[in-house]
Amino acid sequence: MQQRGALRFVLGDQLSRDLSSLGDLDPAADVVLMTEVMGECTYVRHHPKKIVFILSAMRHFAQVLRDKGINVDYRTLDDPHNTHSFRSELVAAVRRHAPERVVVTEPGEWRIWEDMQSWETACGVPVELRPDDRFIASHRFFSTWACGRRQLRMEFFYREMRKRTGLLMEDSGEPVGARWNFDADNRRRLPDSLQLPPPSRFAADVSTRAVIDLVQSRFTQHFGDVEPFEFAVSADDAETAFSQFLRNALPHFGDYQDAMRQNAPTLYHARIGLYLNAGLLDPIDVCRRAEAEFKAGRAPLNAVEGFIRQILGWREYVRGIYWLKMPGYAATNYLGASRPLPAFWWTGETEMNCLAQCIGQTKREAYAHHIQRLMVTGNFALLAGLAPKEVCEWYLIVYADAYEWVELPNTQGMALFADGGIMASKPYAASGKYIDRMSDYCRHCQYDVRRATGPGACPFNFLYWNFLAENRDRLRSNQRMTLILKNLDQMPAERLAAIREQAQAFLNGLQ
Ligand code: DLZ
Ligand code: SF4
Repeated sequence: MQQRGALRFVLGDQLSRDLSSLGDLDPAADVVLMTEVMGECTYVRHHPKKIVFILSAMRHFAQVLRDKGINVDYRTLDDPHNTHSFRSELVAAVRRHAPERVVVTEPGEWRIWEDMQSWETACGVPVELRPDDRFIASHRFFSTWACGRRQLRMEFFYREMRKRTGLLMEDSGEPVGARWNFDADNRRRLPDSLQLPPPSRFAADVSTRAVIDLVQSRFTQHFGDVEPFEFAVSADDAETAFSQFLRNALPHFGDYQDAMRQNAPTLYHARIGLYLNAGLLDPIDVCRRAEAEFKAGRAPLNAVEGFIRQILGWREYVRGIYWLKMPGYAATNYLGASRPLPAFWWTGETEMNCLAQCIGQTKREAYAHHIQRLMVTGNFALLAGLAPKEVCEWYLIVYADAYEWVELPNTQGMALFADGGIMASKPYAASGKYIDRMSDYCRHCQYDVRRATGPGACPFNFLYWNFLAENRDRLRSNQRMTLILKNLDQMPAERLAAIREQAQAFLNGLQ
């Protein structure tokens, strides 16, 4: 009698050939289960482009496995027998295949991890949960690093990761270039004359077209445009996108990492977050290959260090914070913010040009780069006191790369300061001046970025001062706020009163 094998359950963001749950796969006895489930597409109303990306990438990955002779049990969204939840699909598959055990790699999100705790009882066979070793730092590495520290700053974690991996390190143990961080060299304003490299684009194949049609017919109420759909959906195409970035954009990535330009969504960014987070690219591999560009003299240090910091530093750090602090982290609201999300966050229809540009681009592309997210939408949400829960859900919905492990710390911690300073040393609050320095948005805006009160004053300006005044007592003990609060204290009382009155009227008018 044939020996019963393992059922290996692969989730939609686990599309890596060397996934831990596939490690010891026996093609003669094992079955891989993959399933498109309505519950995952609708527990928040994901951007349709994001749904197309994930479902199409799942279908392509299933085909890669089949081509290797692996038996894949794949359930599509429109299969009439689909029960539309991970657990019930797994239970049904266990009945079909009668495996001796189930093997799964730990999920990226807390809600799925919690659900997994009941899978063994539900299916009646052992369920083996394996670590997700696609991340460079294990849970244990992060919690050991975090243990006993008063502050969990990314910069110090990043240095440990540099030492551990040897990336951009001299044999002496010193960082290459004698500095750990070239952040200060990442903030140049983009000259108008600079020709930007074209973003990588991939034509939809027959399989992706079928998913586009499916998504178009099923998710009509979700925010965002399905077409044009130009993301890579296979590891090979994601690799092409990354190679193009290395060649065309990395050399300038460092200088213009924080710049924004109207109608230029990608600039010199790689836009590989969605590929990394779904498993189509490997984080340590992309870091090593960026380092190789520096070593070969094809890209400068500030670019390569800036890129590696995002992947080896930020990405690993936010994942560490998420698993260290969940589930309580999702409910933090240090500043007591409670204003509902204004309707224009779902349309982009606002006279504030920076927001109109960033939200409009998000609607079209399911993408915005980190400064658009942090310093335009995130900054506005912070200054206007928008409720963290609603803001977090928005970010999780609208970006093709967003899963809760990466979205939540970036939003709660970095953008909204809702965690009270676990991640950021101070709120990332900025007036219109910052946006004007880093973009061309203000030039095309009907508000005047130089004004903080009166007709035509830029809302980011009066909201900024209003935010500081409102949170003065909470922020006073923070040493990094001392200088900023001193400026506030020195403002003439009538001017501050006028600013606050205008801010209040503006906020009351938000709906
Ligand atoms: C995000 C997502 C969506 C939209 N759809 C599916 C799906 O149909 N099937 C699937 O296996 N995974 C999907 N995902 C990704 C999961 O939500 C993801 O695995 C969890 O969020 C854990 O990170
Ligand atoms: Fe945004 Fe103010 Fe600049 Fe307009 S003037 S684009 S609202 S920062």
